[in-house]
Amino acid sequence: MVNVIGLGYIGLPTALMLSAHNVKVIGTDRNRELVKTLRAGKTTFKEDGLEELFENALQAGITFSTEYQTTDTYIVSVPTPYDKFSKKVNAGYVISAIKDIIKVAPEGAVIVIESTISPGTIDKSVRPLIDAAGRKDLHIAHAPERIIPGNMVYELFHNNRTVGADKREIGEKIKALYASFCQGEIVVTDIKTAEMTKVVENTFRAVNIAFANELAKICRHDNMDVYEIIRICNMHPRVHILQPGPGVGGHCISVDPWFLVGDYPSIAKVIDESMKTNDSMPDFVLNRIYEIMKERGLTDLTRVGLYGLAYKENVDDMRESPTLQMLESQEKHLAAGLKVYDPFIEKDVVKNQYHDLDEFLNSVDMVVIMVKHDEIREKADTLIGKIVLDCQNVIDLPGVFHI
Ligand code: SAJ
Repeated sequence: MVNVIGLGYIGLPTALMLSAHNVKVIGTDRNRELVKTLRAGKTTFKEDGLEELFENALQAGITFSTEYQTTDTYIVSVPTPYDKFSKKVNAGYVISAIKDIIKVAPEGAVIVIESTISPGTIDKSVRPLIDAAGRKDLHIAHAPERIIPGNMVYELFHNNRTVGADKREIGEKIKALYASFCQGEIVVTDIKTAEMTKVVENTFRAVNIAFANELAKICRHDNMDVYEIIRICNMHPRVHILQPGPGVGGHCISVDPWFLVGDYPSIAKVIDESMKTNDSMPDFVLNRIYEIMKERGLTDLTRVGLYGLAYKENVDDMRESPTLQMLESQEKHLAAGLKVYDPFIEKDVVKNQYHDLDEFLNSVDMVVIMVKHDEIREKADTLIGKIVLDCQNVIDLPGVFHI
């Protein structure tokens, strides 16, 4: 039986997937409300195919609890934020999960950590706990998740995976567990390599997005069309530039690369600058809004609306969202008043938030496309007559402004 610890964006789909593939699973989370919701048969976030997977898992007998279970395998998928000041990983939730597992784990159990951690975290923070408890019989493995919000269920099935373990046979055992549902290749390696690969994958993407964002700033400076330039460059067989945007959100690409900056501050220079470039984008867009307002004779910021609160298209996840970053910055500059709308965010989370597209559009003269949800791509015509700042290059209307 597998006890999945932490039933958030990664833990829940992983638990459901294992259960739907005939692995006996108990999902544990210390959040009572969350467990109550899951026990009532309701999912806690939206993802393509998640509801159906939940149905299958329920039929296969998955159960949810706030208690840690006594079993032979644990999968830990709790959050690993970073300390904003030191930039180092905050492994507090992982450490507390390991402490609780140690109390109930039988001899020889395997603890698999899926949470993203910086290279060396298991050696520095996890192993000492196990040793201090006199539990050298317990095995540790690291199987970092790789699924992308918006396409999680598909990617759980198809992505290649990495499993790091001290002993080959433990690595193979965990590989077999994931192979119950995963059709991708599963590589077995050592723990530190597995830790590093995960952080490096997200850092690769962060640095490449930063390059696109820097190009956007250069092009804005001299009034060049960054999208046309990227399109032409990408016709070269060895050039694959990503797209600039209003910032980088999510709990991965905007966070993990900082672990390397925090641990190797005098070496990780390109990464440090890239992260700063990405973090500067919401302010860059805010300045662009002011610039366009001036150009078009608009003086009232309350007549400007931000389309999108989620951190990217077609998800309801707002973690580190560029729109939230921008609203924070705008409040700092005492310029509050921007209106906001996102079809995926049903709750009221910010001031001046709308829940109906027409009402939102009727209340503004200028719309800033922060997120390229399908809704606005399909309803681009509703923007006719508005001043539009399209930060995602998806609105094909005359006179649209870009970053
Ligand atoms: N973004 C751009 N320009 C681009 C691509 C993305 O500005 O060309 C922005 C997005 O709008 C978003 C942010 O970057 O704000 C991140 O979005 P994303 O779709 O690139 O990635 P995430 O954060 O949703 O998921 C990433 C994935 N990692 C990689 O692609 C290397 C996913 O596979 C990981 O599982 C996930 O991080 C994670 O949990 O680590």
